[in-house]
Amino acid sequence: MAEYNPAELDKKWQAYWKTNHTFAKPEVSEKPKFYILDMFPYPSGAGLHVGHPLGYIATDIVARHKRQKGYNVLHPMGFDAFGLPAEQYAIETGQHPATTTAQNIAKYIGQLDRVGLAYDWESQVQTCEPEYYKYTQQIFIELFNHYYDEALDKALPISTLEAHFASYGSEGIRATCTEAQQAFGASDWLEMEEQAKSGVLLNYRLAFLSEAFVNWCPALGSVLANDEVKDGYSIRGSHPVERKKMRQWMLRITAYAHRLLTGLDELQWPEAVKEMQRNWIGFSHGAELDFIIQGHDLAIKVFTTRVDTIYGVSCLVLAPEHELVHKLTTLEHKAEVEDYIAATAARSELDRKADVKRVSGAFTGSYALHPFSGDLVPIWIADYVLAGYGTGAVMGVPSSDTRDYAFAQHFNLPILPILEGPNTDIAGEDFDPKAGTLCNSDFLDGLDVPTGIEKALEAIEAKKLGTRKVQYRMRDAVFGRQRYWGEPIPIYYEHEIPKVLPLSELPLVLPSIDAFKPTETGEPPLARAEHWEYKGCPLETTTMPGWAGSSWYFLRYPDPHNAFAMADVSLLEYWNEVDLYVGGAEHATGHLLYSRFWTKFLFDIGKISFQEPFRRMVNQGMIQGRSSIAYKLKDRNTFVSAELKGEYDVVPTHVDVSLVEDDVLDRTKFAAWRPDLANAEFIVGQAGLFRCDSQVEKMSKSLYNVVNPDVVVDKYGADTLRLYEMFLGPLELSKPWSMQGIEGVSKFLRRFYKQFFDGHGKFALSADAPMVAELKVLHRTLQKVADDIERLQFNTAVSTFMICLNGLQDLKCTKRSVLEPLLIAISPFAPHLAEELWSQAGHADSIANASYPAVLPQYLEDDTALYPVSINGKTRVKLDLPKELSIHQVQEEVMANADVLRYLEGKEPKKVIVVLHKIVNIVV
Ligand code: ANZ
Repeated sequence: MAEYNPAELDKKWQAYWKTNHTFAKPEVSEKPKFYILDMFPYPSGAGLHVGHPLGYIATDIVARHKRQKGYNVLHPMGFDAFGLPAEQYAIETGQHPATTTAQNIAKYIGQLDRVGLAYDWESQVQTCEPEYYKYTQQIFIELFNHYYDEALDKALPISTLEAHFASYGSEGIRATCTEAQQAFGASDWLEMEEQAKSGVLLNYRLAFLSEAFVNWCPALGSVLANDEVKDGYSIRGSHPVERKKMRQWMLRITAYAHRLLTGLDELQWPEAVKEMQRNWIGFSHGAELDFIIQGHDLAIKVFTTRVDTIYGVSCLVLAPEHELVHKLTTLEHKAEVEDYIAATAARSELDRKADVKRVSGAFTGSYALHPFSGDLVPIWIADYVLAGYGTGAVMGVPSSDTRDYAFAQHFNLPILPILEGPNTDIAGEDFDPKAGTLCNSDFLDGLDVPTGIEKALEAIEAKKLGTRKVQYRMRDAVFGRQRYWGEPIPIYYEHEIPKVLPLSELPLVLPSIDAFKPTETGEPPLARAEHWEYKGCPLETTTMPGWAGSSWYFLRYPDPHNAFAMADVSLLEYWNEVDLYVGGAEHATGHLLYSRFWTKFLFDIGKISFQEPFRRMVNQGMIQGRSSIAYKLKDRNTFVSAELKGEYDVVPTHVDVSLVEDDVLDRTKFAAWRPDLANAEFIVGQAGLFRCDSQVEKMSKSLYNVVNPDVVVDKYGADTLRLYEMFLGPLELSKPWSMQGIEGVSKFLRRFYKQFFDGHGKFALSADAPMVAELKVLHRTLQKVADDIERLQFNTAVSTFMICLNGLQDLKCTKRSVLEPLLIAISPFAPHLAEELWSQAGHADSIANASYPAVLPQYLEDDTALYPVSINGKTRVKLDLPKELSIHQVQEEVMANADVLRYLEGKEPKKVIVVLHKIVNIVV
């Protein structure tokens, strides 16, 4: 094929790869392994837009390149196939989510294939397949059957705990639990009813049932995870979310808080993502301190990270839900306190945390005794104190804590200064909470903050007023959803006692039901299923959340069809951790945290030998859309051209980007696009054209700015799309999509292709030995491209190819010994073109199996300098001269050069200026 015809090449080589299984999952081998992974997509009905393949193209290039470098490469792809959108669609249309999900997956695979991505679909993973979720359920069972031993810092079988209870009771147990257990002896345990025992054990199991406040979204009919809620609304669909106490399946991720935190240090992840996880885990160490309540035989426990500020305490503030509030509230304040509690119940925890401006609270009428001075401290309630963190009570130090300060100012409570020195004034602009020297603080006077904290901690321990305490802000993870399209939780209830199904009963397959919505009595959809029971006992009706299947999918790819285990041990050992993981940063506190948790758990129970799933991670930037905005007159079906918008009262309206070219709207297409607005009138602007404005924002169907990769592939071919996406800019940066520049990339590939043919369209590589100048161009390119791929700098690799081609064209190089190695280097970027030229060059095997050419260092050294020679300000020739030449020698070379002499036309130069290694100027 002499003409570059991308459409044909795409088809031909995609078919070749498929028939020849070129990219079949590799066997274990002696070669070093490289496991590279993309975050697998949720197959949404909208299909892919040009932003999606960005990361996939990048990893495809790395995978193909690493193969050429001698690695055994695993680069699989699959689908995160359970989830809400398919279910919402099912509710609206009655179609089974399995059907629409399968259709969407087929569409995705078609689109991905058209980009020429080297995936082996035989080894794909779909989380909604029973053969897969069988093991998701099995991991849940393992979690249920384990507890966390804090002394050994690992998960142990729950039977170990039961044996301990039977021999010693609760004495000597250090295990993570929901709430501190009342002490019991061995005989108490042995005499306990099964129901009571189950209750005690649930308190320790890593998968457990618990009454907890959850984010309940009535519109979606489900509980949402914290990272699925923003500012009191669901991220998906923007429905209001409220706090509700519900009995839920939960996972005890908090047991792993410490390991999740320290493990971050060794990971090669973007610092920003690590920092987000650190903040989410929210480690703080401080003290729990008791304040005795005046006139009661009770104490309030507060959690503080600043015991050094103890002499600045002017109030205690309890969360309105704190269990002691009712006992403490005096008759006189009862009505006010109860009103306040009712008012805050409606506010979500997120609102309470976010709203720093609104100060509110109520006085209980009671007082506590200051643990050191014995002074009376008033006890208040306020919703800025959260029930679920620390002890749900704080010691208020208005002079050092901004929230306490706002609270004290609002309610006229004393503000006791306890720090002196610069930046210690809380009302000042430069306030630094940890600045200064302690004062008015008795035995702490004169100390700086860290020393003060240590001294105060020693004092409270010595006086038994409290203990040191480590706190994590992270909460246990809700694991049940009142939805249909998720993994059934393998639990049945025997006399209301939750029990796990035997492994032989797995997978517990999703039942068929008549409608995908809750029952009339508000039970989850699974309650509609007939005989949803095991041995006559009811089965659990909630399903697992969206993040269950994605928490371990990377462990399935090494052995995706194993019917006896999640994967064969030796394959897990060989493929091990993912060496490079690429995906969006939005998963920082969701998927990336949960999968680390499951990996650590599976390590603890001996299923795998590594503790972190993803060694190195890179977040690709988003490709933003460039939306088109037309201006519609308020309440009228009339549009006004953008340059006239200031003269009217207009409403900006998104129009589909495909109707707009160079910001000018095609009004005929518009009428067809929006029949409801077909009769619209247009007030046109200059030159009778109707113009739109443009706006860069998220690429989304609802903003009509989606560009489908198929459209680009149709027009330019897959290789151009691949190269162009990489050329847009550094992988990690977000950038707006634009078609400007795609022509340039397309032309480059055309020129590249042509370089292999002679003037008569005949494939023609010369067998001549290469010149040094040609080898220099080649080896510098080989070196730079390999480096760039290693550093994931694909945009500069693409420009290196462009520079290289220019260089070779200047040298009129058509030599096999130069062009073939170059073809290998470019093949990960433009695989269809490369395969074609490779086969025309006479190779029977795929270029994907070629080895990356060795870079010869002697051609990398720059021992010559390229001098542009200008005559009267005009560059006439370029001379490559040895670097060691002196100014004088350079001048001699230049003046002896035939081309230069020709331009001089026999005239004697007035001046010759040589800038060493840079330029020569001749003035005549
Ligand atoms: C006195 C104090 C003085 C505090 C001071 C801070 C500064 P982190 O670092 O996030 O762990 N606190 C404790 N429990 C709380 C709750 N349930 N709701 C809201 N606030 C709570 O923060 C710990 C600090 O947050 C604690 O230390 C406590 O205020 C407050 F100059 O105690 B501190």
